[in-house]
Order: sequence, then C-alpha cells, then structure tokens
Amino acid sequence: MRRLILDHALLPHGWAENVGLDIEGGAIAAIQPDATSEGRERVAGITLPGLPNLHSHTFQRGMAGLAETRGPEGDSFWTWRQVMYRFLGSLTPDDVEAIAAFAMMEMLEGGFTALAEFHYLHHDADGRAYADIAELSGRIAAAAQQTGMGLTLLPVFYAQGGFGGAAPTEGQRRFINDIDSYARLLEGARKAIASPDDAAVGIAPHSLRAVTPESLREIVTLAGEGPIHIHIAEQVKEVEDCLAWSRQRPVAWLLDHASVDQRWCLIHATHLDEQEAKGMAASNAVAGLCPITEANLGDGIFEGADYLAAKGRFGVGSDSNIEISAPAELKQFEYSQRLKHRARNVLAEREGQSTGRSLYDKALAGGAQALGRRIGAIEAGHRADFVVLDANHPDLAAVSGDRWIDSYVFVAGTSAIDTVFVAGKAVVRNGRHLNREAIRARYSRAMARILS
Ligand code: NGQ
Ligand code: ZN
Repeated sequence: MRRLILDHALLPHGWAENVGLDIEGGAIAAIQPDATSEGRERVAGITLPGLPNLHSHTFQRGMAGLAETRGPEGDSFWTWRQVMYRFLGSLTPDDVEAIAAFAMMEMLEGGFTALAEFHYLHHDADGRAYADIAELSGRIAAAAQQTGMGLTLLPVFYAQGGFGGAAPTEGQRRFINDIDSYARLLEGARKAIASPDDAAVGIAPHSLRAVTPESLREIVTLAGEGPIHIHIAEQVKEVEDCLAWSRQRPVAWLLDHASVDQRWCLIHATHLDEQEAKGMAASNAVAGLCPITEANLGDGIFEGADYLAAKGRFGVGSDSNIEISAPAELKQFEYSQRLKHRARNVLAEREGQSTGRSLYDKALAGGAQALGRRIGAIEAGHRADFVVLDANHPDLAAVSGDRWIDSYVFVAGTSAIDTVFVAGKAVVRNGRHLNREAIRARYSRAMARILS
C-alpha cells in the first residue's frame, strides 16, 4: 500500500487540499479529505486526473514532419496518406516497438496517462501474417509496459479499399484480415496484455470504407465488454463517396445500421449535419476528436457548439502524433470553434464557467468511457493516474482553482507538468520520463535506419 497526500487536487466534486490517498494494486483504495501528512508521501503541486488519449497510431510519430513539403499538385489528406503508406512499408517489428515506446513516452510527458491505440499495422512488408499473427499487437503492448502507459489496445479490422466492397490496394496489404484471421488476431492481442488492470482490449472496424455492412455486423459481435472505435466522416470526399454508395451520410448510415451506444467511439465525425449531431449525441457514443491532426490534415471543423448543446460526449486523441500534448488538443478544439464562430469561450456552457475546466472535465469523462477502463477521476476504485502541475510555474503561481486549468490549457501547456503517475507510480519527474535516455536512443537508432 502506498500512502500519498496531495497539496491540491481536482476531485469529481471540485478542488480540495491535503487529500490523503491510499493506493493499492495501482488503484485508489481510499480517499481522505483534509488528511494529515503523517505516514504519507507529499505530492506538492496541483494534481489532476491524467487525461486519456482516445486515438492514436503510434507508428505515425516516426513520419511526423515528413509530409510538410508541397507536392506537385493538390496536397490533401489523400496525398498525405500515400506518404504514410510508403513510410510504413519498411517498418520492422522492432521499429514498431521503438517508435511506439517513444510516442508513449512523449504522451506521458504531455499529460496523457492512458492510450487507446487504434492498431492496424498487422502483417509484414509483403502483407504476410507473422508466425504469431498478433506479433505487432504484442509490440504495442510491450511499449506500453516499458513506458508505464495504461493501454486500451484496439486491433483494427480492415478488409476493403473503399465503399461498396472495393478491393484493398497494394499500400494497404499490411492491414488486411478476413473475419477468421481477425478473430485469431484479437485472441492474440488479449493474450499480449500482461495485466488486465492496466490494459483493456476493444475492437475497431477501421472505417466504413474498410468494411462491408455484413463484415461490420460480424466484427461487432466480437467486442465482448470492450469498446468499439471507428473512423468516420473525416473528409468531404468520404461523405460524398458514402452518399454515392448508400444515399446516406456516414454518421447517419452508422446510426441506422449499427446499435451505436455508449460502447462506441466515433473518431473525427468532422462532417455532421444537424440531425447527425443530435443523433450521435443521443446515442451516448463518444466523439473521438483529434483537433491537432484534423488541422494538420485539413479535415474541416467539427460541429462542436451544436454537438455540445445537444449534450454530446467527447474525448481527445493525438492520432497522427504530429504534436503530442494533452493541453494543446483541448486548446485547438476551442480555437477551431472560435475561428468558425468568430467568438470566444465557445465551449464553456454558461457564464462564469472556465473554458479550460469545462473542456478538461468532459474530455476526462469521454476519454474514460472510450477506453473502457476505470480511469479519469481521482475517486476510490479508479486507477491512480495523475498529472501534477508545478504550482510555482510563473503562469500558475499567482492563480488558483479553475484558473490553473485555463493557464495549463491556454498558456503554459506541457511546460507546467512536473510529475506524472500511472497506477500510483511516478513515470515522469521534472517533466521528463524516468527512462527517457534509453527510449530516445533506441528511437533515434531506428529512425536513422528507416530514413537512410
Ligand atoms: C489512418 N488517419 O488510418 O491512419 C487514417 C488515415 C484512412 C486519419 N484518418 C487513413 N487521421 O483513413 O484511410
Ligand atoms: Zn486515426
């Protein structure tokens, strides 16, 4: 049993001081308000529940910055995807693990304490399954163990190259499974998870482009208790192709053809009409927003104001990992709405409410739901996953309460992070991961080889 006392902490019902925590087996066993420091380790600073990162492809960290040069014509999401397919063509299992560990380390240093990895790179460079079909899922799980990251592993089902059952392309050969091989992959992924307390497994049909209505239905039955994530309505062309195929928009089609409920996380959902925004909010699914990646890829702007007015749930993800920062994702979400509506403090719900606090609270709840684990709150029974901000940081020192979160989200960003705990253990101190040198050196060696 580990006994802590937190100077300042954000509890479900608000701010508290001198919060005593008893931690057992990585979870909070008991909370005592106004505790005394006797027999307890002091955690100075401002302790927040760690934010879940609900969507990532860790391997894409290795290509961050490599698709920022203008091409011959019409640079777009689809030309970026070509660069990404070329990049992943040469990755070995060792590379996948080295890059994943580096990205997870940056996530922990960036204020994320748990990750849903939307993992679709399954096979070797020729598209052949490894001797162990879950080899690369195992590499993701290994990276999580090395870094201390809490993991929800989402092995992805990918079978088609476009709407209407189109055949997959060459560039997609490392992703492809049929339902039988996918079921084996899922079983392998479940075995690769070392401790069920610090990890979970869900499922992920890649997108409506990558499945048929029949395969989607079968895959969903394999989810068990786990979450179900899917990319949806990210690009205008995707909406148009879906309309041409089904005469329905993607989110409308999904709401009509699948029993979308609180197990589901709809990644991006950028292009929503009013009906879809309302329907999605009413389904209790989580919108998996990835504001920095969506800006980088030129996706468009999510209908944030309408969706939140309809009580829609959301969380944030770092997706392509072009920049890894929990506060910056929240800031970018709010800024996208300010630019769209030419207004300020759009996502706070009422007068007097802090925008930073409002975003943080909602992304905690939506993220925890999407990861399917007991995380996202400093509460008995939840994992002891915390981000501790430096109370002496110049942007935080003279304010208190919700202003701390506004300063973290809008001003200081990750420079305010001092210590990060996962399952009650510090993995980041003074803003640096405890195993930073080794993880970085391994990553640098892998990248030197990949880019040579
Ligand atoms: C992905 N990423 O699977 O990595 C996708 C691009 C696709 C984002 N959507 C590929 N940001 O959707 O076909
Ligand atoms: Zn994605």
